[in-house]
Formats: sequence, C-alpha cells, structure tokens
Amino acid sequence: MYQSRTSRLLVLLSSLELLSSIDAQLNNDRPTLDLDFINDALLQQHEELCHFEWLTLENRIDTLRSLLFEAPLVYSNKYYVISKFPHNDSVEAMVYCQAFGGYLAEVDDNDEFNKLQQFFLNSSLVDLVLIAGSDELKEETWKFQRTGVALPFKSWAPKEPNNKEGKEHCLCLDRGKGGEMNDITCSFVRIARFMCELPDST
Ligand SMILES: [Ca+2]
Ligand SMILES: [Ca+2]
Repeated sequence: MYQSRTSRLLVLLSSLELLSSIDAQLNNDRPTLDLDFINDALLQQHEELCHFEWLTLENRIDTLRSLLFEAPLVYSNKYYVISKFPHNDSVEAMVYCQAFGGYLAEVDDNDEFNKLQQFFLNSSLVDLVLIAGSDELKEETWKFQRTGVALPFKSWAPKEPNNKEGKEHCLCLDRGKGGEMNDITCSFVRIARFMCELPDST
C-alpha cells in the first residue's frame, strides 16, 4: 500500500516537473497560476483565524449558550437558563450547568421560587423543567445534589411528591400542575428540560 502510494506520488511529481519544463520551453501566453494572489489569500485567511481565536472566546461562549439555552432570566445577579433539549439523566444536566460555571437551579426561598416559576411558565416550549433536588440517597429526604444541603424551600403540587413506581428521585417544576414542584425520574424524560443557575451575570 505504502509502496504504491509512494510510486504514484513519484509519477505525479515527475509529470509536474515535465510539464513545467515544457511550459518554460514554450514560453507562451497561457495563463499561469498567480502565486502572489494565492499567498495573500492564504495569509488573510490565517489572520482571520487568529483574530477569531484571540478575540472571541467570550463571544463563542455566548454563542454556545444561546445555542443550548433559551433566553435567560436575570435575577439577583444570576442568570437562569432553560435548556433547549432534554437531558439523558440528571448527572448529564448537572455537567452542562457546570460547563457554564453554574449548577442546577437551586430554589433557596419563596422569592426565588416565584421568579423561577413565572420564568418557567412564560417559556412556552417546556412542560417539565428539572431543578436541583434529589431524594435518591434517602427516600423523602430532599437535598441539593451539589451541596448535600436539605432543600430550604419546597412548593409541592397537590398529591406530590408521589414517588411514582418507586422511581421518582429528582425534582422538577411541572407546567401541568401550575408550575409547582413534582418529583420525577432522574433519567431521560422526553418532554423535560433542565434549568441552570449561573452566578455572576454582570
Ligand atoms: Ca423519591
Ligand atoms: Ca411525581
């Protein structure tokens, strides 16, 4: 394989050599390649690539964020963003949030809950949105995954949490239940998205 590729290259090179010597002999008016032009074009392209790499790191992060998340809510110097796609499981959702310097949205008090609930209900695309909170380690003991701290605020929908089929150990806001809290499975749910809380919106 290597042999044949090398010999083909040699044939090609010698053909090119032959062509250029014929070209030199004929010295005719055939158009030739404008090497200066090609060189300038390549240089310009290179400069543009360098420019992109040096100047747009923040822009690229912003672009990526807008590709992955709906427009944010800004509240108390934080961004809250809802994903445009479902998560495979809650761990994956947490990794996405971490990648942007944040974590799954943690509801600390009634004010924050009201803001997030309205934000969620106003976002037309989403039926369920995963937020921080799990009772995976101990049933009915709800803690933030990131810190292990007990949830300081809950606003369960009627008849929730119901731990349906013994499989619901993650926390969401549920549009069908007025945006109140519901326990859901931590694994893939087609109609679910996730909400990240990203500190330092300034
Ligand atoms: Ca449960
Ligand atoms: Ca439930």
